[in-house]
Amino acid sequence: MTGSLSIAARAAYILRDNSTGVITKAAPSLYPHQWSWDAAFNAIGLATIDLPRARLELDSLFAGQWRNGLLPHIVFDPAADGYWPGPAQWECAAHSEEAPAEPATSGIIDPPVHAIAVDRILAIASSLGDPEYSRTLEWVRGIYPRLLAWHRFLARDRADKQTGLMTLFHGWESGTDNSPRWDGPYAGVEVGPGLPRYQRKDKAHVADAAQRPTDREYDRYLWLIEEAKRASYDAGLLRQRGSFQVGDVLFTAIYACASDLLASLAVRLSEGEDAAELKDYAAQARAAVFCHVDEASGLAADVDLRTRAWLKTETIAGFAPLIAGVMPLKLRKRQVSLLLGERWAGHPTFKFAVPPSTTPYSAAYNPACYWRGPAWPVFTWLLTWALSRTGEYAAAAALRTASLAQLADETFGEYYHPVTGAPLGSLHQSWTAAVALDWLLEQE
Ligand code: 9WN
Repeated sequence: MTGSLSIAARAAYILRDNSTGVITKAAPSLYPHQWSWDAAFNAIGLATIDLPRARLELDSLFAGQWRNGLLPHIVFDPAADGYWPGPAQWECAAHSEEAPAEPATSGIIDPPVHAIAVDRILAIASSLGDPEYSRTLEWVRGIYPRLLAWHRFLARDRADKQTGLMTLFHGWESGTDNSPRWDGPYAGVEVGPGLPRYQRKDKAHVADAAQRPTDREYDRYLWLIEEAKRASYDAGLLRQRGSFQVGDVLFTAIYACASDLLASLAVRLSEGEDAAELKDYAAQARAAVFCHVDEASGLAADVDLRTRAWLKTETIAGFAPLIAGVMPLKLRKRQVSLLLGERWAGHPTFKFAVPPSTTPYSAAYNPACYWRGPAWPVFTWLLTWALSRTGEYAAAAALRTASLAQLADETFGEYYHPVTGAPLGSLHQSWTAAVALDWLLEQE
């Protein structure tokens, strides 16, 4: 088998092996449930090999949606064990009338990449023609109101009135859990006396526990769950009492481009009024991202909403403007050259020219630890997707080629050491396999 064919075949096997038939586990042992943004990326990969299964992935995820539109970051598989904190720690239905009794879910959110997945699924179906296209369009009609409810929930409950940025009450909501972008806000989180005793399970699933967040970080992660429970998972109450409140530029940028895509779907489904509302959400979110670009570094900065301080640590989230879409040409060119330059993908010590999660120029850089330095293929995919969308084809192709070269070892790591190129965290991570499949389709 040639290289690309072999990677594609292996990636397809991994998605099949990680499937329960209804959901795709984010990873075989470390993450045996369905994560929200993972499910969207997994659906994008599944669409290249099995459209009905791709549609089912999103249907299963949305089965966990709350009455107020909140799409939880985890939908738990009742048959799976081995991940902690599980349903017994979240107790969502006991604390909020908005949460479904079944399936059990977490009570926080993930970045809203779902409309990107629906758009990709529809594009693939359209390239295949009927009957797949008609079937998929019918499915889009069914899932569209749920997506709309999700975007309305974010606009209503999470858009910060002053900055326009989306508010997060837990670092996990950013998907970049222990990124140094959150070190400042976490330093202000006082773990209260009511923190239940706990035993972590994640460290047993990786080769070296140093690749995972520290126990001190976990205390804070758990404490924030306690806070959310005590506030009945209500955003209004968390705004008054939450000890972690940040405006996330990356989440906001994803919301902007996903709202644009959803607006286009609304037009296609003849829901004109919704389209105007969604375009408005997109424009406001995009403006908020562009307003938070730090002139000195050229990167977007998150905001600690409790102190109103800009958080200027140089992490990959600083490229949020590229993801937000339509942007001033000068800013786009500056961000593209920064991304490919030696502060990021082009760093001379790197084995593959892909961007790390934190630049080696930052004091917080740790090349072996989770979101503090390693390269995450799924994030590189998000960037290549965004670059292609804004016409930066050469940059997108360069990152795709380098990332596929990294994935040629066929371990499909969750993240990779930028210097040695070794896979880290979980192996056979579903979203890594999924993005490889999409990249290979693009390459055809
Ligand atoms: C907490 C599943 C998830 C990803 C996140 C990644 C990691 C969970 C964890 O795994 O987070 O949600 O237990 O570490 O940071 O982005 O969605 O792959």
